[in-house]
Amino acid sequence: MTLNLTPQYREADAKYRVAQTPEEKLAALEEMWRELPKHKSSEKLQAELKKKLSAARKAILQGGKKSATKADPFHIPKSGAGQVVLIGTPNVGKSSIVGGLTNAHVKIAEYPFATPLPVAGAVPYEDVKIQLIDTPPITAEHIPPGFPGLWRLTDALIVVADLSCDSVLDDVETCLSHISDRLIELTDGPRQLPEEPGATLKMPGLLLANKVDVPGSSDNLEMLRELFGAKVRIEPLSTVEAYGMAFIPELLFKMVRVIRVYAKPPHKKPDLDEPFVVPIGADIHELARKVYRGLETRVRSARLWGHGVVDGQNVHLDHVLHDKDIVELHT
Ligand SMILES: Nc1nc2c(ncn2[C@@H]2O[C@H](COP(=O)(O)OP(=O)(O)O)[C@@H](O)[C@H]2O)c(=O)[nH]1
Ligand SMILES: [Mg+2]
Repeated sequence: MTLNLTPQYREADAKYRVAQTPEEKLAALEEMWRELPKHKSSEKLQAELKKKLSAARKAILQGGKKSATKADPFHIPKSGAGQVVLIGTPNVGKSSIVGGLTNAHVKIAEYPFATPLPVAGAVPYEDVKIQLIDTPPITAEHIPPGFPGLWRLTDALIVVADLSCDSVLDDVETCLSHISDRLIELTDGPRQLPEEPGATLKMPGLLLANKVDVPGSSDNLEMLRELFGAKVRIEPLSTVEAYGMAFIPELLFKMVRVIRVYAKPPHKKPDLDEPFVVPIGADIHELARKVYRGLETRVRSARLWGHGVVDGQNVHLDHVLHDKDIVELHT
């Protein structure tokens, strides 16, 4: 019997290899543990992982009284369909974005450094939620310790800029250079782990140019586009104008690069309330791993309603799924 490690396991393993702090290591190991198929042929790996997990927990406890009593605030377990992290200099509107789209208790203020710690909110998009994280500001000189660790682990990054600010070009440069200093390259495409040590991690990313409602901001938007448009996708926004925020949930959903698939038990109606969320490009095998957790080899055939098939068509287990497909798994 082969090990059949999931792409999620391999991804967590890759995160573990680049983890820099004990907290990042532990987070990656916990993810590996969750994703590891728990059967006979993986027993050796299970034992190794358990050993590494206990060593990582010990390292955190021994890392001084402070870290033993206080968890790393930047270790934010993912929830929902994916996680997106905001990055920006002070007062650009990060908290206004999270506050406007989620029920999270964020502090919006006209003075800088009003957000001392990250705050996670859930942005509803149709039948899923995307986790959006408000964060403390960064400046050319200062990044909160632990914050860049979150940049590497998350699913997508959004740089927020304030178009009403004279220093907007420098502020964006500050954010982008901190990101590239951490060997992260923002992309319009999929997240891609470094191919070799020292290479860059490709991370879905974009720049939200906020406060377009402020008179005169269009000049700054034009300059931003000229200077950074080739490097990063730029979307104008105003958190104070209703239409501005309406397109963000879909944007976030597209950034985390997942699809929703509905499982249908044979001879029954599909459960259209609770989609299974799998990465773009996932096949029936991958869905089966999500649905049957460790017992996926039981799935022998599948029928599909959805993209590019006749309703109820039999498909191979390596058939690539699409958003909103309905799948009947046969064991
Ligand atoms: N004019 C305008 N002001 C905004 C907009 N978004 C946020 N603000 C204001 O900018 C200030 C800083 O906002 P906040 O969300 O706390 O920024 P943060 O420091 O990046 O979290 C507050 O006074 C907000 O009311 C916007 O789209 N237009
Ligand atoms: Mg804030």
